Amino acid sequence: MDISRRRYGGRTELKSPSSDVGFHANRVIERCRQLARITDVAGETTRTFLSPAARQCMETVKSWMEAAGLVVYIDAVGNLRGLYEATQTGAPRLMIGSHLDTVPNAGAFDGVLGVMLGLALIEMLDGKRLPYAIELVGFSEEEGVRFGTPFIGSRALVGRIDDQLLSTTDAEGTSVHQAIANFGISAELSSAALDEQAKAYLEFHIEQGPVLESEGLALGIVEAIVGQTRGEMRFVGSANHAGTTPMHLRHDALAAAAQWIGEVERYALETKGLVATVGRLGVLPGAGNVIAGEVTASLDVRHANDAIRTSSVYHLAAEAERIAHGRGLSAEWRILMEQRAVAMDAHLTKMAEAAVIDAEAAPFRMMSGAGHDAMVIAERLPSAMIFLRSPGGLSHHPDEAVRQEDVACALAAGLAFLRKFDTTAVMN
Ligand code: HGY
Ligand code: MN
Ligand code: MN
Repeated sequence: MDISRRRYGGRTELKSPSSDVGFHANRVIERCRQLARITDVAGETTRTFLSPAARQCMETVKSWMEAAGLVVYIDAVGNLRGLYEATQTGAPRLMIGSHLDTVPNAGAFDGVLGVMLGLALIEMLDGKRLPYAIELVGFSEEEGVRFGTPFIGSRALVGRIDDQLLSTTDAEGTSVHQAIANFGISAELSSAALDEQAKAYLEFHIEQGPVLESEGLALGIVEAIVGQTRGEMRFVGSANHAGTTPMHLRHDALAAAAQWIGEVERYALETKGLVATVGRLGVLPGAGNVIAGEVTASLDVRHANDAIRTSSVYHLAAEAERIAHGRGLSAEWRILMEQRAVAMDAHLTKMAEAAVIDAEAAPFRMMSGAGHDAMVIAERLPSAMIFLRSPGGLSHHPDEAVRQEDVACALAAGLAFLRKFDTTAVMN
């Protein structure tokens, strides 16, 4: 159905879809669910960096962007970059974006929702051009699943792709550099940098936590994003026969890791504002009748205060050493990524707050416990984030959801933001 032309009482009135927020909210949700079916693992939503599903997802979103009048290309690290030109070419631009990759067995909205909301806002302009351009970005990698280190997509825009990252390998031994080449991308990394006309960044994202729901609110305005450290702790003991090796003669790497994981949880429980997670274990040789000789455990530590986060990481690494030595093992700590806590831009956040109020939603400022591309882009551009309520406070889970009325509210706030956005205001 062509939503832009409707009969009202016999007259044909060109009805800009922008007043049909409900239609666009439904389409945002439909598209997120459609993209969730594009997966590397049948029966769930898993889409990792430059995978076959990532390519199919890019092609689908690219077609929607082009149909909406954007000029679209895939950049040097597989980000989808769509430009909706201003009334004048080469005008300052507002960046709107989020990520298209997912965690394993993900929900349908983490990341993708922010890209679909940005696309819907452009579609709601109905071909109208603004005094500034909008660059819509679907980042290729934010979660850090394939290579263990996140934000590859947004780091390329701020020039933070270094040789260490390029040489990082995945479970198959493929490096980031090789994965980019295998995908068929040959562009120079530097070509992915932010355009000099990029003046500000706005990201819509699900909260991924329980706060907005507990407050009974549709939207939140992010003031800051907590810092995070991601690393790996490797316990090295000695594999041996499960039946013939007496308990007191073992150097069991999995028992040591288990004791340490309990310490990680105990320490985080008693340290206010700290979260620490061991989410992935690699056990070698990995047979039920063999004492584990080597275990690699991931560690994800987050806190709003960088000093507390780094001292906590130091403490937990020292605890691993203590536990390992007490059992006649060794322990090696490897940092994969350090990201400091990042405050959102005060002026742009005020603009986002005013836009939320215009959308008749309560202005609620909050921290983000989840990391986002905005924390990387904020190194270079004034950035702001608007959260949508996460029903059940659930995320990184197939039952992750959004409420249609919250998506409609976010679109209304987004249109208000576009009306308020003034590139001169953020240029200094
Ligand atoms: O893990 C995070 O903080 C985000 O979901 N990538
Ligand atoms: Mn996520
Ligand atoms: Mn996300």
